[in-house]
Amino acid sequence: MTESQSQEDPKALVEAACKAFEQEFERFAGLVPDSVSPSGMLSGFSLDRAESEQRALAELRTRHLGKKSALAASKRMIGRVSAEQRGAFGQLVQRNESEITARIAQVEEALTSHIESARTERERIDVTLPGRRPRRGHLHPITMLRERIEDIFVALGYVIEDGREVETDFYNFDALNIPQNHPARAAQDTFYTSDGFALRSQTSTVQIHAMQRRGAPLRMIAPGRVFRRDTPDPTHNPMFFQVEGLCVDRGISMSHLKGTVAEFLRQMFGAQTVTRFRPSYFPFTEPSAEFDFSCFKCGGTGCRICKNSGWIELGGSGMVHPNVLRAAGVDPEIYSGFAFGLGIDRMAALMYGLDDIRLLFENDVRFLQQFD
Ligand code: 2NL
Repeated sequence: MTESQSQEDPKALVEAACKAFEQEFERFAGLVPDSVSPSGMLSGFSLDRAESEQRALAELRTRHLGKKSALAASKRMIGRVSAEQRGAFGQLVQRNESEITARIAQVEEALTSHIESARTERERIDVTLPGRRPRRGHLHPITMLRERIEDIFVALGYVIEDGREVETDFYNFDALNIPQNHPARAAQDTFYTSDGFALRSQTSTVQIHAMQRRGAPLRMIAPGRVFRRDTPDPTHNPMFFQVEGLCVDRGISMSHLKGTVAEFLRQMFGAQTVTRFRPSYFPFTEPSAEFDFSCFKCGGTGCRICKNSGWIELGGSGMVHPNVLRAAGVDPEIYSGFAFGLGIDRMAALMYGLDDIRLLFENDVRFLQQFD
C-alpha cells in the first residue's frame, strides 16, 4: 500500500503494518519464555545461533521501527488526517508503536540473557581441576649406571674426578707410555682438533692430572665421555662412556686389584658373582690383565647373553707402569698402583639386553622412557 492510497484510509495502513510485523515476528515469538516453556526455545540454542538471531532481530527492528518503516510513515500521517480523526488515529499509531517496541524488547531481553550466560558458560574454568603437569623426565640409563658405579667406589673410599674432553698429546698418549708410533695416535683412530689437540680416547687423562695435582697416595675413579674414530655399528659408537679406576699407595699389588674388581662386580651383579683375570697387554700397565665375570643371567652355565661361555668380558686392568707414575710426578720407587677401565655403555647394553648400543645415543624418548 502506498502513502497516497493510505491517505484515503490511514487506518488500513496501520493495520497492514501490524500484519506485516506479526508475520515477520512469528519466528521470534517462541524465543520468549512463557508458562509452557519457562526457559523458552532458546535453551537449546548455541551461542552462535543466538547471536545470529540477535542480528536478525536488529534488522527486523530497523524494518519495522526505523525511518523507512510503515510505522514512521503512519506517524508522519498523523498531522495530515482530518482534525476529528486525528486523536483516535494518533492513539492507534502510538499503541502500534508501543506494541512492536515491547515485543521486540522481550525477545531482545531473552536473547541477551541467553547469550550472556552462554558466554559465561564457555569461559568458565573449574579452578579445582588438577593442573596439567609437564611430564617428569628421568636420568639417562647411562647416568643411572654411572651413579651406581660411583656409589660403590665412593663406599670403598675412592674420590670421583672429572676433567676436560679436549687434551694435549701429553695427557692422552705420552704420559700413558703410549709409544710415538702407536696406531692409537694416528688420525685414523683419534679425533684431532685443527690446532692439534686430541679428543681424549680414555679417561686416564683425568687420572694423570689428578696424580699431578693430588700426589700419592690416591684412590680415584674417572667416569666420562671418550672419543674414538670408529664407524658406528651395533657395538661401536665414536663417542662412548668409560670409567677408569686408579689406586696408588705404598705396597699396592695385583691382589689389591683383583680384590677390588671382584668386590665391585659382586656389588654390581650379586654376591655369587665370580671374577677371572686373563693375561693381556696395555702400554700403561705391567703386568696387564683383562677381567671377566660369571654371567649374571645364567650364573655360568651358558646362555645367549654370555654366548654360551658362562663368562662376560668387561674391561682391562693392570699394575700402573712405572713410566706412567713417573710422568705424573709419582715416584715408582716408593709407590705402586693398579688401574682398570671399563665401558659404561657396553655394560648398560649387557644389563638391559640391548642389541645395539647406538640406541643409547639416539635420544628417542620412546626408548629412553622404558628406563623410568
Ligand atoms: C679397557 C682397558 C684400561 C687402564 C685402563 C690406566 C690408567 C692410568 C694408568 C694405567 Cl692413569 N692404566 N687405565 C689400565 C688398564 C686398562 O682400560 O678395556 N677399557 C675400556
